[in-house]
Amino acid sequence: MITMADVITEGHPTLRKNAEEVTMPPSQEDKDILQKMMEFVKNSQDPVISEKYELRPGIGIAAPQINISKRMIAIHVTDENDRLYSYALFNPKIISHSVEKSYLTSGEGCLSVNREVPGYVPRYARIKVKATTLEGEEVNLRLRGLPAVVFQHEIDHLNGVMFYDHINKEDPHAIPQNAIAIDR
Ligand code: K2U
Ligand code: NI
Repeated sequence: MITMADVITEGHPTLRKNAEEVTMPPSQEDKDILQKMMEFVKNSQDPVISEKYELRPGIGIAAPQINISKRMIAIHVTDENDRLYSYALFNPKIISHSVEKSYLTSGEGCLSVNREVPGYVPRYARIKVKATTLEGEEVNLRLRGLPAVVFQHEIDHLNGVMFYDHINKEDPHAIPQNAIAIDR
């Protein structure tokens, strides 16, 4: 199983690389990796398992964070209506997005960043994502709210982008123009 020992932290060059597309259909090795990533995210939300293995709670992870520079993400998060978004995806791509922005009023964190980085992270409020699931089927997702934030955070990791790259350097808590505040 994946533990925090497998998660690389800022400064590691892999976090700044553009991850490679995964060849379709996915190999058994790639399917195993993606399946373990989803298992990690679920484990990190389980009070007993996360305590036993000292896992930081997470709602998503991207393959580069375990030093695998491939376009794979796993997300397990519920939105404000308690709808579960649980997706293990190959080659996710944002195919369209709103002009309107959103941001978490709590700011963001990252499993690969062992420090607080205060400030608002402007994200697109609504996105459409195309990807291939673990089972090999193509999905088109329309996302908003916290799920949209998580997907953007994880897809950023595939492009070598860290959440704090988006924070306003002059005024980290400047309210992003034309943006919806998301309390989580
Ligand atoms: O990619 C990662 O490092 C996983 C992040 C994803 C994330 C952070 C902030 C905002 C959206 C997504 C971890 O899940 S950080 C821990 C966390 C847990 C619950 C809610 C928000 C962040
Ligand atoms: Ni992160």
